[in-house]
Amino acid sequence: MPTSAIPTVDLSPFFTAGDDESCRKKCKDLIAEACSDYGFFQIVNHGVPLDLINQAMELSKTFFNYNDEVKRECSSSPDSPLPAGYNKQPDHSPDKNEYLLMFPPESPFNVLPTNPPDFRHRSSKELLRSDGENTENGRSVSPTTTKILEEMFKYFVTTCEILEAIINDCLGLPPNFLKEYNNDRSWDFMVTMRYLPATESENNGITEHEDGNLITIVLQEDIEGLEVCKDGEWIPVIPSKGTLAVNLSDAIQVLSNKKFKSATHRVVRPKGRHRHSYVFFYNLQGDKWVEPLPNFSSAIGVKPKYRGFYYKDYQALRMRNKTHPPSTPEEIIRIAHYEI
Ligand SMILES: O=C(O)CCC(=O)C(=O)O
Ligand SMILES: [Fe+2]
Repeated sequence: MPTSAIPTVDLSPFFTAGDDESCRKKCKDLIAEACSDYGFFQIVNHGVPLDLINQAMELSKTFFNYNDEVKRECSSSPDSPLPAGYNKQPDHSPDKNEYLLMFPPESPFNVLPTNPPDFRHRSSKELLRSDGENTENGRSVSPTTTKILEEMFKYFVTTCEILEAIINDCLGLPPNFLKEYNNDRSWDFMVTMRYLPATESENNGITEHEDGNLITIVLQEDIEGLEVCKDGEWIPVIPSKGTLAVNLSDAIQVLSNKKFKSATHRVVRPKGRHRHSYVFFYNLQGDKWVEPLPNFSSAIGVKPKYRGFYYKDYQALRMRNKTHPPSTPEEIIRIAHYEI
């Protein structure tokens, strides 16, 4: 079994009450090192139930196997801030994938699939949170597609809140600083993706990039493909059951004045089969001002490495990369655009 150089961190000490401070400290040290070396790590015992993960992956496979007509039934409304629902990369795009995007469960922009209406996983026993909603008149019912996606979303938010608190401590910021700064959860979004199999001549699933948000969680199917760049070398993030990959994104790199890295990553498509993933973007609200915090610049006599910007302006530039792709990769707007 191949192993990845990317560290894996057990988050269980953050879920157990009690005096586990030394275990928590060990985790934080590992995460701090991974964040400055790679901007990337993997997590186990992260709170997202394995049964739900299996359900969600099975659901993604079932959904993407429908024909285009069925998938396009959940297409976005034009006023949506991002194309919610089902979308496919245009044929001329170098990225060869299709995806289903959702905002928080209560968002009016969501267009979630109604197919399959009842979802039954082959090995399903007891599903989802035991909140009683899975029974009707004492009879157990299959969870709906919507319910599975919404549950995944909620669990991802909780895991990101924990990661945010850990990263806050790793950076030595005042308690709850990031939580208070990033206090609007309405801009988070989740995509489930399907990559087409590689062809003889071409295997790009997603071109190398950094994410713009704060923290991203990736649930990979049991199929390799995700890679992180470190010192010019591409390192595979080997999938393993129940493990989630975490990458830090541009907003953290700017706030920390490059103490923590926004990981450059890509997806290489495997031959002979589709690859599925879930990607959760823990995001900032557009009006947030993003600039190196004094803790990493003025207060310690270090020059800021970036000029400040409104997050929505950066998002608009990144969106333009997609709607009006520049002719050369060098012209793609990345966070370096704000570098001083
Ligand atoms: O599908 C994956 O494994 C990662 C996708 C990704 O990097 C992204 O959507 O930003
Ligand atoms: Fe990404």
